[in-house]
Amino acid sequence: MLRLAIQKSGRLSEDSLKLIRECGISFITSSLKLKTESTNFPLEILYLRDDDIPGYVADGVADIGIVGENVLVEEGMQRLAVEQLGFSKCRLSLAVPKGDSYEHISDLQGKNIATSYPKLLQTYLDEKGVDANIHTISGSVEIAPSIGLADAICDIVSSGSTLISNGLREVERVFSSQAVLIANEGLDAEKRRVLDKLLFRIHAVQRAQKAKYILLNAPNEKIEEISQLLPGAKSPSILPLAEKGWSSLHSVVNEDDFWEIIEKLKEAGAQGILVVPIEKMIV
Ligand code: PRT
Ligand code: ZN
Repeated sequence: MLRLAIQKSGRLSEDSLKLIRECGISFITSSLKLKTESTNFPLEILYLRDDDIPGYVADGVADIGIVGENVLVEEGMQRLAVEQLGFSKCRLSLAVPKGDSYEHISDLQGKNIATSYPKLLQTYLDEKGVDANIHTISGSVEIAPSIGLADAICDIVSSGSTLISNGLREVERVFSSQAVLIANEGLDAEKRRVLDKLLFRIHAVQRAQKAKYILLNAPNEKIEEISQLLPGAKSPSILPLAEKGWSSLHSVVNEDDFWEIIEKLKEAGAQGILVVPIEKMIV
């Protein structure tokens, strides 16, 4: 039985649970529960505050966990990282009041900066050779300049709307973050085996998220040209259509290349193009 720690309630919770479910792991959730056991996989889920997750995993109270890289690195626990998970993407940024003149990081020399991430900020300032006073506060960092507590802030940004609504301007990106899977360093062979099984499923889910299944019809004389445009897992599957001289081509395309490929396919004579999501992808 592997013990997984995830955030009880917050920005990581929903996507963490979604990933586990997409791996075909069933469990019953209740907002009152502190832990649940899967009904079809040797996994127990512990619900914790995100800040506690690296420590619990390092101590072996939990075997693995899902946490933001910002928290993991701030707590000095990068060594536990196993795999980036691609969700809860955000950045830790420096911001100053909108009206302040700011041109270069050296403008923060000797200034007061409020943050909940003193270590990440200190590392960044050291790299840049800037000496500033860091004020560690645990919440509502964005209001610090307006109440006279600081000249600048260093906080998590995702859409940027919190900064704008507090009259602040993002000036430097200190750290880029996303959710990461972490694991205790001393897992026994049995737990390691379950983790490998889980990772196999996570990879299948992640691969599928980036890929689309594409089906299209093409005149036979265009098959070669169109096949060149479809990278696919290997090469496209080609099936004859009832209509003479036409075939159906099936393949897999990457989401990032998707629109460009579609346009080229149409230009090459493809018709009836269907693009459908893929649930799992094993290679
Ligand atoms: O209660 P618990 O301690 O478990 O949760 P928490 O309140 O400490 O964390 P939570 O749920 O806010 O965030 C968990 C993790 O989500 C963070 O550690 C980040 O890795 C990630 N994440 C992604 C974010 C954001 N996006 C985010 N936007 N964490 C915080 N924010 C906050 C930010 O602090 C600021 O107040 O959202 C505001 C900015 O958002 P925008 O969209 O206005 O820019
Ligand atoms: Zn927290």
